Amino acid sequence: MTQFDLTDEQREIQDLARRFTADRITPFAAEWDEKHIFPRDTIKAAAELGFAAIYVSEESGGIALGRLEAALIMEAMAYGCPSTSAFISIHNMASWMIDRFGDADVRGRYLPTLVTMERMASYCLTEPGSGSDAAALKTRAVRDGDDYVVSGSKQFISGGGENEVYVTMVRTGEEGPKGISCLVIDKDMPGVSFGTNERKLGWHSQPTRQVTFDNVRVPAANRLGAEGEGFRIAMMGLDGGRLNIGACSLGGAQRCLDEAVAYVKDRRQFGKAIAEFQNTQFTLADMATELEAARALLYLAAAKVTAGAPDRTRFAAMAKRLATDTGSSVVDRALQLHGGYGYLMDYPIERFWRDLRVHSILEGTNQVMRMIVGRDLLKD
Ligand code: FAD
Ligand code: 2MC
Repeated sequence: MTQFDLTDEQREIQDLARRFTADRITPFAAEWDEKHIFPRDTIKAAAELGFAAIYVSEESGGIALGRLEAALIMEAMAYGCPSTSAFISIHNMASWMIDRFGDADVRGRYLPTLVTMERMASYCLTEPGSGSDAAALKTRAVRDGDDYVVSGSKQFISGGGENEVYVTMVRTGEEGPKGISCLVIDKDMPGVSFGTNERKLGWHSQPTRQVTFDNVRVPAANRLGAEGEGFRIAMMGLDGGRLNIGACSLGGAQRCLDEAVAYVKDRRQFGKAIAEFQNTQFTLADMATELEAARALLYLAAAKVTAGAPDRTRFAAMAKRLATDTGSSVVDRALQLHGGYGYLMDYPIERFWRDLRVHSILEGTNQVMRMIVGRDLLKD
């Protein structure tokens, strides 16, 4: 928590992720976006570097790094494609939940293939009637012998239909957060079905579908933690997920800032490079300053989540809110500096503008982030 610079090991991880991005993501991301291609092979190649199980324990096959290292990897990959980086983040969050809260049996059955991304994992909390008010979820799991019988629908599930494993929050008891449990559900369990792939503004390199459970028999052995612990498990997963989404905004915004710096030196109007206008210089200066400030808070929050600091949830919420709002604002200004060309698909800016927009909405809207911070400030 006291660290003000990256260690040599953290720089090595960052360099590795940057090289992977330059080779395997950046050259192809525009085509994935335009043609809605889900780059399964590239994602599996990321797993070969350990990026599918960044904070999963070594015992379970992960690389057991901290949340700052995860943020560095997500930020680096988002420089090429925020959507693909965020997809890998969600897989990491779900895999960590299995490692952290699953018993030896469930860890042994799932993690060996999740760490290699032979199987990929989704996180299922949101329902048609409960988004921000996640504790109001209605998907029901009724105990029957050694199984639960699960019925209900999950909305907006990233990787839905494509992924093999669904870490799902279900109601096993009373109304509210204390009646929620967490189950690992397989795509091929009878009664699991999927809606059509949602047509979205951005995040085109990954599918989003409704997932429906119709009397799905799930072994009770697939429960993570005790009955009633599911909401806390879901929220602890999101403490890390929110950092990663913030990091995806930082990486995308850094790319657009770099593109803007290059563009303004090249583009000429009124007989000079537009970089020579003071407005351009002041705009770039603000973009860089705000991005660096958001990055500093995010790295601090990541260190707090790794350390299990008492104020980690508040810091993760503050960092997610600031990084995603700042990221979108930086990309918007980069687009403005490109003039009309920024609006064209010939340049990458508009893709980042679309991809980053959803980061202020998912993994908890930025209003919910303010609610978490405000409540924490006022709790005593
Ligand atoms: P609502 O909760 O209906 O909110 C609507 C508006 O009201 C928002 O502006 C919100 O901030 C505001 N609001 C609500 N309550 C309050 C309040 N108390 N005070 C002030 N303002 C409030 N979910 C998953 O579980 N798994 C996934 O993989 C997943 N992937 C997603 C992928 C995409 C592309 C998208 C768009 C969403 C995804 N989500 C996923 C769902 C996402 O987490 C929700 O959309 C989000 O939490 C908001 O819920 P909602 O859409 O129901 O909006
Ligand atoms: N870590 C550990 N425990 C936590 C926690 C955290 N981060 N957050 C809450 N809890 C505990 C909390 O301590 C409480 O337990 P107890 O009563 O024993 O003290 C319990 O959980 C209930 O918490 P709250 O009383 O705060 O619950 P409430 O219903 O008021 O709302 C809120 C909490 C609004 C913060 C939560 O519903 C929320 O985060 N909503 C947004 C939903 C969301 O983020 N969805 C993202 C879906 S995933 C996604 O979008 C993807 C792309 C993958």
